[in-house]
Amino acid sequence: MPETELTLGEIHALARDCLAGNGCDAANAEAVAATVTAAERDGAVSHGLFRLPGYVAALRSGKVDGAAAPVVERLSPALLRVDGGGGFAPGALQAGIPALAEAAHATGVAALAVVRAHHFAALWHETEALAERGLAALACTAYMPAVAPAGAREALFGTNPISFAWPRPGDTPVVFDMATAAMAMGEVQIAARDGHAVPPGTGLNAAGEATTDPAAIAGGGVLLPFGGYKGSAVSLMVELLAAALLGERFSFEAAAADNKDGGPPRGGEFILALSPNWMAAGGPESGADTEAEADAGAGRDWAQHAAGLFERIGQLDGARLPGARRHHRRQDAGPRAVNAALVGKIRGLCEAR
Ligand code: NDP
Ligand code: PYC
Repeated sequence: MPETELTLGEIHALARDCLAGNGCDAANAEAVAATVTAAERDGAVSHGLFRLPGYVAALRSGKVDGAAAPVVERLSPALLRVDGGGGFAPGALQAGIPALAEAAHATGVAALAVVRAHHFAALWHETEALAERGLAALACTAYMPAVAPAGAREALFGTNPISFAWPRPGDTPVVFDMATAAMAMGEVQIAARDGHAVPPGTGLNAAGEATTDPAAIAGGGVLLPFGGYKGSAVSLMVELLAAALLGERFSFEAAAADNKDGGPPRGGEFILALSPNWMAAGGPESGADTEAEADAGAGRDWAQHAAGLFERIGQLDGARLPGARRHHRRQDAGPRAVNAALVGKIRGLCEAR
């Protein structure tokens, strides 16, 4: 596939100007462009510029408010809600994550309910932002039906990603971020665009037969959950945490309410932040004063403890830490190769309005 080289600055400007030219105010255009640029920087291309046409479609159809001003509410000392105001999720997350971190540092554990937001990005942005503030974090969101629950041949669950990040003081966090489908739909669509087969077990065609043809999965077929009934159970959990728990929409409800413009539907995101300083060490300042406290974990240097596990994993032939590929890619400040047809399409979307 022909590719065009763009610097990270050019990627950011392309995304920001395209969003601003299609109805985003400066704050929302910056927030989404930062997310898109970080994805390209890290080689997470299915959630970088690839998403721009969908973001623009949602602005043009009026489904998403490009000038949304998210509002953070404190429901209890440890429970926050950010009302995204019908805007894109990055704006809501920019407002909610600092407040969530503050609450988790104060209480040891805190949760954030993101509601009335449209999520079209990778989730490591939010879990890494919390880990960089010294917190362990878990995030998940639902989408629209694309995945058949284990045993079925019909889509009901979204690709329902879940991300977890663990803080490493002075180093990048250890973080995983994965669809609970065998593969994210964005990856399947890119495989179809680029003419690559997907691994067996990824999905079924429209006739309900197993296939490795990504176009057959994305165009009328279904994805399968990762790991059979186990991934299906995790995907069910994501539906419950991101929708029922928050008073937001299940994937099938989001699809029923969506205008099918190709952009992200309205939905919720559940984010949990946990303080190792409180849990392993007994409080932000405390150490272990007695042997019993030490046995219970108080005063333990949690960062050193976890580092020992990461070191053991690194010593195993063939194993690596999740997130390491992206963080390695991040060190390269040079230009990124982007699909040339995509760049042309995005430039057209900037100009066509
Ligand atoms: P991948 O299967 O590519 O990767 C999942 C995770 O596994 C990553 O953290 C990755 O780390 C890690 N990993 C991959 N290979 C290894 C290995 N050999 N050893 C250790 N760890 C490994 O991701 P998906 O295709 O499932 O998802 C892609 C993206 O799609 C995610 O960012 C997700 O948030 C996003 N998404 C968003 C949705 C939304 O509604 N907003 C819906 C669905 C997906 P590394 O990155 O370092 O390779
Ligand atoms: O890749 O499955 C996906 C996806 C859905 C919404 C955003 N990304």
